[in-house]
Amino acid sequence: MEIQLWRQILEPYQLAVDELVVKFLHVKQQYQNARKYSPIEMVSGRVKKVSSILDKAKRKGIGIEELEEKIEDIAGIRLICQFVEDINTVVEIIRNRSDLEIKQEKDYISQSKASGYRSYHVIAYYTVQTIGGPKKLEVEIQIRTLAMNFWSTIEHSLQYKYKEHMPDELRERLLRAADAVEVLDNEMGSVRDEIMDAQNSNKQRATIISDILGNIENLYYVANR
Ligand code: 0O2
Repeated sequence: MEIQLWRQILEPYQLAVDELVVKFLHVKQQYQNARKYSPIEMVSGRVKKVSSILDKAKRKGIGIEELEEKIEDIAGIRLICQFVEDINTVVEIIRNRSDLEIKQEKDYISQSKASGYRSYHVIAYYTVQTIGGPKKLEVEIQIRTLAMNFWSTIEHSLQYKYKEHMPDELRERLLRAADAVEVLDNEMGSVRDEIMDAQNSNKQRATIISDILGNIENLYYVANR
């Protein structure tokens, strides 16, 4: 397929990713402005590379004409949480949004994949406005903790390096590391309230200081007018 045609296909997906990243960052901002704990810690997004789309299509026997219909993660959003408990809150936020229509949810947290991979996936329909009119497309939203993300980033690079030939010993080590991630997340969950208290009071202190500085600036401005 020609590069220009790929550009045309992928452009609305880039728009969807850009818009959703802004929207989820804004969710985080709204919690912060309301001086509440945000269940979303980090937001990122990407459009799948053409080479990855073609790899996946080949792996799954998907024809070029059915790529958009059958590959659900051409547009990918990742929402990173601090604690496992936050994941449910984030999923609920997504379920309640009127701009996202959920197609499917995949819970790889209750039931991890054979590799040890843990994450919660929501496949949703999202409509972007293009010069050719509205286009409804699919986006995959991956929701996971910082610890799950650490594991999956490392494992993804190793998968990329070894393809189907990952040594058994390395595979086992990764499974053990996945168990350790689960233990870490559970431990952190058990002290969640304390950590949240500490973070909130740090944030409150920072907000008070920035409010005072803002007021001093305003007074200075008024006094020197
Ligand atoms: P990339 O490079 O991230 O885009 P399946 O039919 O289950 O094999 P499907 O239908 O793509 O795969 O759905 P699934 O399993 O929900 O996977 C979608 C994405 O989740 C993957 O996209 C990965 O990003 C992530 N993922 C799934 N399994 C694993 C895993 O074992 N390890 C890691 N690190 N990530 C995983 P891609 O296209 O595979 O990869």
